[in-house]
Amino acid sequence: MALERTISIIKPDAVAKNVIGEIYSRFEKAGLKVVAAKMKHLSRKEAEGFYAVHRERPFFNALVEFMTSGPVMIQVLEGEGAVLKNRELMGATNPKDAAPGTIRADFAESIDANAVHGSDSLENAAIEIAYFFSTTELCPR
Ligand code: RTP
Ligand code: MG
Repeated sequence: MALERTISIIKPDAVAKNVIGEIYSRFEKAGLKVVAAKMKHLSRKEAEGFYAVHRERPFFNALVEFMTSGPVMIQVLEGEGAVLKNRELMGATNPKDAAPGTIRADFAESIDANAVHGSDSLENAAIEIAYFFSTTELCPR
């Protein structure tokens, strides 16, 4: 497996629940390193740009509304097979379908307020990292 980087976003519901540390702990136990991080209250423009691929989907407005409802914690994770590893830690989009022990099973309330975002491919990870971080903000070690 190759060393990869991916974006993780702890969404407003999980930030409000005060479980940033609990979620970081899962990354660390899975061998993923945080190499950049920032907390941010996204503007509507930032959220719309980030989720531009979902522009035509019926849930787009609700998604943007939710993602701008409070601060989010954005991090770049690095590790072997980081993209898939993070998706496995997250669990299914709808927490009702998420496997026990996954972040969404443990912390998410609904398909809208589902605790975390994770890049879904290596290609999208690179785009999403560049959306939120400059290269000088990445601290590999
Ligand atoms: P994410 O992008 O946030 O990591 O989640 P995901 O890949 O598991 O799901 P995706 O299909 O990319 O959808 C992005 C977010 O939109 C909301 N959603 N709502 N009501 C619905 O049918 C629906 N489908 C998706 C979810 O909050 C999802 O995380
Ligand atoms: Mg997605």
